[in-house]
Amino acid sequence: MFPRVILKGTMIKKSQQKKRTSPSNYKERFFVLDTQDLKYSERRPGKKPMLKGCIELSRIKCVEIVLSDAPIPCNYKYPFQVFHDNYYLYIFAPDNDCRQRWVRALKEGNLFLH
Ligand code: 4IP
Repeated sequence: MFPRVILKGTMIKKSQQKKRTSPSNYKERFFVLDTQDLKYSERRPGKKPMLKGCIELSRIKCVEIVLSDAPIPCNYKYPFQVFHDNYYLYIFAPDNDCRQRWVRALKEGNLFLH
């Protein structure tokens, strides 16, 4: 079946630090949620988007809003987390409405698989 796009938009992600030596950093990425995957790409003016990550919806175990009193070290201040495989992907949305839309759509994500 051909995937159907559910949601897309620019947000910031924290590096998932898959290796012990991975840096901790925050990158702006263009996210696309479709009926099969959550993908994120780097978009630079005048260049073709570069796919940086693709997570199959079936591998997402949990999606939750992150509540924290700690200062948020990037410009987008509304975090949520996507737990997949054995990694936590922290994503920062620009506003609360946007965060709610993504969390809701991702929580429903598994429904598209059936
Ligand atoms: C990278 O840092 C980027 O933040 C990657 O994010 C991230 O991969 C890497 O984490 C991290 O080392 P540098 O660009 O400074 O190398 P992106 O892929 O969005 O560019 P993730 O897995 O978070 O996508 P590791 O742990 O995967 O190496």
